Amino acid sequence: MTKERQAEPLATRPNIIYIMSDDHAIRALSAYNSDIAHLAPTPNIDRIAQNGARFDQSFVTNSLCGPSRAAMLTGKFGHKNGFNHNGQLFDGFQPTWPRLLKAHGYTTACIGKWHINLTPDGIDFDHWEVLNDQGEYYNPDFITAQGVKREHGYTTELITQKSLRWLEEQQQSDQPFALLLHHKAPHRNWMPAPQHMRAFEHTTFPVPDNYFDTYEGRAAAAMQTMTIYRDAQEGHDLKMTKGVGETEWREDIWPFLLARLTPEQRQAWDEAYQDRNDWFNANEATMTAEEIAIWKYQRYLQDYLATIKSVDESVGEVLDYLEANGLADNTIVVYTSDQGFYMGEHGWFDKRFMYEESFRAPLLIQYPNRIKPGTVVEHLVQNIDYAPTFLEYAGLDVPADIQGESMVPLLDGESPADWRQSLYYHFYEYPAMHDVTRHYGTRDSRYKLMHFYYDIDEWEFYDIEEDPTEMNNAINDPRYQHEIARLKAEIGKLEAKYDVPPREEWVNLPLEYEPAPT
Ligand code: SGN
Ligand code: CA
Repeated sequence: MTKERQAEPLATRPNIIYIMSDDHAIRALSAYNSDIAHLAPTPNIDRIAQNGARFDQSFVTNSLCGPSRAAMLTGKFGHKNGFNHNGQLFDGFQPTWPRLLKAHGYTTACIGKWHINLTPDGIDFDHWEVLNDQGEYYNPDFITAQGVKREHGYTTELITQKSLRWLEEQQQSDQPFALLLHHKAPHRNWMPAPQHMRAFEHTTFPVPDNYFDTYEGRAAAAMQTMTIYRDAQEGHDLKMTKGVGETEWREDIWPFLLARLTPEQRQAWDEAYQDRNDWFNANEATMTAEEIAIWKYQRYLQDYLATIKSVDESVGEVLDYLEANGLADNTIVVYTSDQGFYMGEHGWFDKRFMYEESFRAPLLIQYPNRIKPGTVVEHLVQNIDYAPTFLEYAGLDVPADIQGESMVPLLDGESPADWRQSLYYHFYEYPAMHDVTRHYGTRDSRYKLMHFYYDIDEWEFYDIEEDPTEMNNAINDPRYQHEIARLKAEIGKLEAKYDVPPREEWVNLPLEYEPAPT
């Protein structure tokens, strides 16, 4: 790390606002110009890409909430930071980038979803108000230094208000600050704010070509239980009611969520869905299975994208605040998600798989003092790279055991010759909800090789350029045997580079907790 920057006075060090939503797919962020960008734009989040950089090849290490957060905080893979699946307890003795910043003069805060089962304790953060576990969309409980308190309102908006209030307090101080602003949205079960419940009620979204995928040649894909038209709960997920004129959800596996709404909120909710649900209930008997499956896809996207409208407004409010208070130029603002998500591709919701939609995550970064507006980065980056990037920008040394690479040269528009050419991925949470079996693999700029293990033993190989939706497992295709052998060797190199424990140590390892019933 550069010595001059370490000597920089505190007051000139950049502030950092790290905004992370939960399960925001690239397809649902208009800066990435997807097929639905014009139907459900995110103009405020897009401002970050316009003001700074958009990463087009940004990936996670393990497409699940807790593991992503642990990788982001530590700059290390799960096998090093000890957090491989939701339900584990994050080891709070290890350093995190907020802790290092706090120890070097930054004021730090975390507001919103936390989900690593360790209550913040003042070592990493000066201030925290975090959701309990997954959190709720309405009237959520926040864990604070003073205990747990339930608040009235819509969670995305409450998180935004708390963040703006905390930013306002920082105006009194000349210390730089780092704020981790973590939204619950657009996580399942996709409950929109009152003003957005009907936002997309008349919008018909394009249905992915592989919505009715039959998973030939992909045994693990065939085993999953995250198919919209088969596994999404008709009540809890799709808000479908019992009959014409009724308001009671069909299945409500987690009734405590709806029960949190006040009578006023509940009335607004029922009114917003009544016409659409009545129409469906009146017509269901004459609809084909395929028509019902497509109706469910539309309902899912309408709600998912409606929750993102509130996230987009939140980002707009934060950016407006920075601009209005002269803070924009020297503040790094990041927008990302803990992983990608399926929006009907392969028929799915949820994430977990190393296929593109959940492996890739959005990543936008602005820092007007340093990053050129409209920068597009094509290099392969991963969420372990965030910690070293923030440490370098803050003028601190990057601890030698951090496994990620600082993205600062990429953000400066450079193309380092020794930048990584391949990524390592490992998903461990199985047996568990959604039945995505354990797998690991590698991806380079064009090819992907995965090995699904535990109770199956299946390899998959994709040429992402030729087969971007990963429908043809080319593992036995003679044309690719050379690439497959090369990528198998690459996995070995990555295991050595990242010090992955020997296979015997993890291959049959039981999860240390009982997965919640689906
Ligand atoms: C909840 C969801 C699951 C989801 C996990 C993990 N069910 O259990 O669908 O896969 O979280 O998500 S829910 O109906 O209770 O929302 S993660 O983002 O936290 O990893
Ligand atoms: Ca998530």
